[in-house]
Amino acid sequence: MKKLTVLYACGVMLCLNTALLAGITTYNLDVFTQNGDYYDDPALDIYMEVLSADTTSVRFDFYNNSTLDSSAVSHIYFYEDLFQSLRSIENGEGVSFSEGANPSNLPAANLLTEIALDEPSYVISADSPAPFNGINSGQSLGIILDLKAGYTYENVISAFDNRQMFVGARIISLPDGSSEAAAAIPEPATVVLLAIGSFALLRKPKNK
Ligand SMILES: [Ca+2]
Repeated sequence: MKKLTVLYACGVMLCLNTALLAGITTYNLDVFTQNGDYYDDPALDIYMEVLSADTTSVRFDFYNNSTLDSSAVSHIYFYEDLFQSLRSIENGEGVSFSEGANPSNLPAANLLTEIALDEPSYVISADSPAPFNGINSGQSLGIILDLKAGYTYENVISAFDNRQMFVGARIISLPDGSSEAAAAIPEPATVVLLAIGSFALLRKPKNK
């Protein structure tokens, strides 16, 4: 049983490492406010892929995979200290975003007590009218940020997983007219599996 646990944990860690090598890591943008009826609705599905664009930049692709009648990601906020500039905004079909946002900070960001927060370093928002130019269901947006000298893609993923960096988003035009705030935070399941893996590996020599 213990061997199986170790093997399973190693398998999980190998998968995570393989994903890192491939240079794509996916994070869900989970709603943490409760302004309307859709804050915990699984039909509201927004996620972000973090890609190693090249050695000096990282690309963030945002997808709205919701099956609700209406939804739009209207604002995106980066809280970090790893990037030196915004290289480009890659608007997908039906999406038009520009740098800058009002409000300039993620609404209700103070609720994220587990993360040390500061002002966002980069803010990007949908051009008016936001319900139309935002990321609606089936649409996507790419943002490429240039790394500061000496930093790598792996540093970015590590900062995310250690909660030293995070990305927030505002979601508007929900079917009941409400808006919510969401944040990309590592999945608890991943953290638990890693903890189990570390524990199993630490225990292994004692069993010999
Ligand atoms: Ca749109």
